[in-house]
Amino acid sequence: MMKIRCFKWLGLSLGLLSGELLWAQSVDLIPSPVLPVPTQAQIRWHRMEMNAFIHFSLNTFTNKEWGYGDENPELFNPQKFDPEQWVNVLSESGFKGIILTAKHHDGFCLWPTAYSEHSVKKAFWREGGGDVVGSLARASRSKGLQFGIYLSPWDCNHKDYGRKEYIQYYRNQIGELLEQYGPFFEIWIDGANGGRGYYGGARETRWIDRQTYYDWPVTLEMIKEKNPDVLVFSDAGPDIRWVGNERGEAGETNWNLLTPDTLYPGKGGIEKLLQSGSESGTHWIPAECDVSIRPGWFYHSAEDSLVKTPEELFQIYLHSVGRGSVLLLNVPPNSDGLISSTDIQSLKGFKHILDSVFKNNLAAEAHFSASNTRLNSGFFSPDNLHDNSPETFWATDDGVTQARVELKFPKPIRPHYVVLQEYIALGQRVKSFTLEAWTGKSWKSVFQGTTIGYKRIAVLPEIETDKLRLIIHDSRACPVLSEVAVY
Ligand code: FUL
Repeated sequence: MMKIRCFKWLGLSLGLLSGELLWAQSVDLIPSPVLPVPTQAQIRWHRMEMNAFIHFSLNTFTNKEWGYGDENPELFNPQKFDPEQWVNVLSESGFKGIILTAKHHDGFCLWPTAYSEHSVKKAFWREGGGDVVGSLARASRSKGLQFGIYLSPWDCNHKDYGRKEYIQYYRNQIGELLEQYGPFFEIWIDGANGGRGYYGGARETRWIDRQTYYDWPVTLEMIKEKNPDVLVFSDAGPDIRWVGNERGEAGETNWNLLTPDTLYPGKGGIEKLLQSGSESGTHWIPAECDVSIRPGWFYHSAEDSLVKTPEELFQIYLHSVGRGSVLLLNVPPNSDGLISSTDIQSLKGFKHILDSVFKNNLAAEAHFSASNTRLNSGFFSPDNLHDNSPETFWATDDGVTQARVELKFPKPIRPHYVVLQEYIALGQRVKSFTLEAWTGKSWKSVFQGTTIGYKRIAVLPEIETDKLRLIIHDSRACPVLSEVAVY
């Protein structure tokens, strides 16, 4: 029974093994996890790799980035509102989930909440009968995309913002959203908090104590009670952390680990730590890279010519997904309620680059060998590194934290990218590695890296070779890798 539980916990696939005996033997020999390890929900999230952010609200109609909170809700009028168009564009571009600004800092609610009049109920749009959250949740799910929400803790419209009463309002709204539109895969808690605002007519500046005001532990408990699998994002977790910048750039060293000495959004001065994580972190809190396809988070027609190009998006992909993070790309619909053609063109070009770059895995044909294979067992063979299965892995013996894996190709190749993946269910391990290519006479270093994590994409210089090798110099425990791909 013990073994069965361990097996399930690791998320391994029973179908890989020929017989129960072999399976049971192997399970016993699997490397012990190096703590902390991700939850199953976090592993699923890592595998999503690319999600889309949708910033859409009254700001879309008032041409603002941060509303004041006194904007007339009647202005919200997306005449051609078509969430199916958004979902089709995003799904065809490779995104697996969508997170919508159900309420941004100005307090306008995109669903007909029972707790405020500052919502779509007061819009001209559909004579107050529209519901953006519900429509997008349905459209996303019907296309197989996961759905999540952003609910700004800062609310420039609400009269009680800054007072105790507001916390109940915020919790009521989260509860309402979870009950009506949940379960969500992710809830996004923004770190921007407090400042000038309308506040029910007071028109003043209100600051709050970010550490204590929101009393997050109670809200988090309520969220997890209603939606146990949801991952909560904030600057420092608890489930997903901010990457410390809005450029879509994870650190070259990117640990999924962090010690949550602060679980509260908006604590300044920790950007560097958020970008790289911490090797000695006590919790699995991976970084998410949020970045907009446009200069602003909301749509502004003046920025139509400034939409990021496919090549720029690909570079962002390499610096986010390619550094073991998840990309959250914001694609803001325009005031018609549609994703604009400039953004669509750019996304199509981006998808085209991804499809052509990662089309043909040259490692599929290569012969793999390793300097050490755990127990010399076929179960941990380096052949697992090119079987296209995230559930199998190569591992070394306990205590062996330096190792080499060599790839021999049937004919010379010109590799541009090497994609490495750790089997993160057993923890993040590798601390330092080099990739080398055989020049015909000697080994030449073509890439040096630190962490790998869920995925690391190494960009190589121009080279022709028939042999590549991965040298692991240091690891928190015996390395456990699931894939090595070459493109
Ligand atoms: C920031 C906000 O202030 C921006 O408006 C935007 O929502 C971005 C994702 O997070 O903190």
